[in-house]
Amino acid sequence: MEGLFHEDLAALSDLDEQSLLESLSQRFKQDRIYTYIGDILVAINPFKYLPLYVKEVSERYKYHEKSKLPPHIFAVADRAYQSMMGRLATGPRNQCIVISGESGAGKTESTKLLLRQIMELCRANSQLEQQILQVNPLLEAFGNAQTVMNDNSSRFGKYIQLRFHNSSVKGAKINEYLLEKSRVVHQDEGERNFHIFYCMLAGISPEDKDMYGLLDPTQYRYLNGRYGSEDIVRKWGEKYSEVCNAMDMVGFQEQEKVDMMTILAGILSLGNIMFEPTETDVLKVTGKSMGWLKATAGQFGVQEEELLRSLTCTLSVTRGEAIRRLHNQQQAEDARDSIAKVAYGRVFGWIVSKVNELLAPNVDFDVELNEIGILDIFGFENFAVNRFEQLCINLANEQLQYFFNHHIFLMEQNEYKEEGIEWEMISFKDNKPILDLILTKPIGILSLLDEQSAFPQASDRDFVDKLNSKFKSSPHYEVVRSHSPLFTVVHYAGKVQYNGGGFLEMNRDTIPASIRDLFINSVTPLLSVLFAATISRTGTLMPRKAKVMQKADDNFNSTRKQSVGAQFKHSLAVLMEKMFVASPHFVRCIKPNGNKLPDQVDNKRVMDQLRYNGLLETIRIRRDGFSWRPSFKEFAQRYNILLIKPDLPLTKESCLSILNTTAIHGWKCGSSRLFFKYWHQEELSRLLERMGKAALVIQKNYLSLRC
Ligand code: AOV
Ligand code: MG
Repeated sequence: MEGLFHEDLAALSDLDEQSLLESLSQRFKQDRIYTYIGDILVAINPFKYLPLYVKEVSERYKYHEKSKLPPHIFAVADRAYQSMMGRLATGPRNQCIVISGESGAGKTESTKLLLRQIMELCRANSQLEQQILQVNPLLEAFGNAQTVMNDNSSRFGKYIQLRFHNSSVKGAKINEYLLEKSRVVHQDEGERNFHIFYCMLAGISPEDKDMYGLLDPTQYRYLNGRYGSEDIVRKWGEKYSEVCNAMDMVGFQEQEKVDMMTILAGILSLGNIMFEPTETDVLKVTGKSMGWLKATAGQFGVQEEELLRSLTCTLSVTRGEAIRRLHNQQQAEDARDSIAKVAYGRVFGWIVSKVNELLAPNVDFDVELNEIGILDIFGFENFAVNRFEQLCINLANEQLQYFFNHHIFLMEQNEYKEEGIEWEMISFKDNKPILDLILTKPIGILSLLDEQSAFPQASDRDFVDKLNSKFKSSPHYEVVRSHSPLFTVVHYAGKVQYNGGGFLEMNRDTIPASIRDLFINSVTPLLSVLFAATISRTGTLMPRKAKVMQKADDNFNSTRKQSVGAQFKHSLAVLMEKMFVASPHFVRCIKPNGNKLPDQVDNKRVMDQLRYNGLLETIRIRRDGFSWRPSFKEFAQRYNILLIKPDLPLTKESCLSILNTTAIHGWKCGSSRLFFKYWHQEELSRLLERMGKAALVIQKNYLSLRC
């Protein structure tokens, strides 16, 4: 393979934007969806089945030499696994695989393939490996939904931590980030609610349907009255049995499953309750809505009057005196929707904690575990209407882009400078100013949002006015002249116009005390436990639940104490901290067209992605730069065997004498470390292996001589 269609773009001597695009799209047309840029994998979503992941291919990529096989996602799995085992190179043993790309680019599919291959690599046929793979359908059913950008779009971010002892997996943990709860009550044109609702309605037996009080799917307002063709319904039905199997495997008890389904049914009924204003200011629920109210109360296991009360008024206690404030129609609808969102959010949080309980490491605490983390977040989004959730999603993507830039450009080039390596700086688009615009204290978008959220009287308009006055001269912010509270952020991946409407409420995400009380008193055990959890921490209710709930509780509590924005910011910071101390592996996913179709390349779209991902600059730095930079000590420790001198001092001189025995060229020596091209690692590994084999032969001969 040569010229334009090279498998490693960093090996090309001259490349401009146009030839990079040409190169990738020619490969894509031959179904070569993977291409390397040095140690970075570029993956273009084929939107069709390719025979790339069969058993035989998986076998071929186990313990392979990178340069001997075509680029592949399995190669990334192999590299991460070998590095975690300390077989490939020096550097931190903990690994993280960072998968980025816009919505629908293929991150989640890549994650699944990586997980599968890593489980293949450590195959001991343990139940745990199977379980790690099998929990995914459950998480996807509750956390993914169809959007205009992706039919199976992740509506939450996840970081999967796989923990290993020696070569085998001992446990896994899933960290979830910011489920897009608003989807439960509202979906824009061309979008759907979370998969689970459709799966449940399609797959459930007629008896169970009766038991849960479910009716015809087209009746439910939260499903937009839309269902699907026979074909789609059949697929949902199949998915439902997959989800049920996963639930059994995770260890849900029968009662818990029933409760969960009943809560989902309750959410659907709740959505159909409408309110009518009366002359006395007291809202009325009549006719069909009365029926839905009864159904919801039954499904949530609460008193009908209490449910109605929590929908139609707010009770507040001031100086020991209870004051009841009647809702207007809008407030009642908001209360209804927030009950639906909080109930769904808690069920999701509970599922994740159950899954984590199942996959928790079963080893002694004093055994040191190595880790491979895989990050699969929601990709960059730009819809017709962008809300608070989109701002958080896009912030996460900014953060990842920053992580990439930091690793690939900043850290590397700083080291050249510090170590006196001759180097012509490669510039890159630094998105730090955009991160600062959103994150800086005290005047970043999120801080101003928190400030406004603290005023009960403040409106979304006030918030956007504040932003306009503070950031009007920022190059990454644009004021929008409109009656609606709109503003634009110029993200690394393009301009996004946000609708500030609802920002304050979504950021506060408070649950009125009356709703909490309502659910705590529910006769549906799961519901009561889900809501009691929050209270028990504050000491007003005796703990009366399983350990798993305490864990779920940690999430819930922090949501209550902090605003959603502050909490998300914090969890991103914690994630970054973890990632900065691990050895990173990057997968850059590219979406070839906006129609979700196979064999179609929209040149402009792909070019945009190549540009904002900084791929051309990445090629330059991988071609000219030195991506592997071990210290003298690390290098000498690992490769002293090449000199057959295990007691070699760990100095620069030793390193140089080791390297002089090899035919490796093109490396450089700094003041405290060595600088290697990405392919040198493989060359040295090969030498080590040869040495190891030779040592074995010598040992064998020696033994046979002694016999
Ligand atoms: P995403 O995770 O990056 O978007 P997905 O991984 O869900 O995107 O991919 C979107 C769709 O593209 C999948 O449902 C598949 O139909 C198809 N696809 C992706 N990768 C492959 C592949 N390797 N082979 C075949 N089909 C593929 V989002 O979650 O929206 O950011 O929030
Ligand atoms: Mg996804």
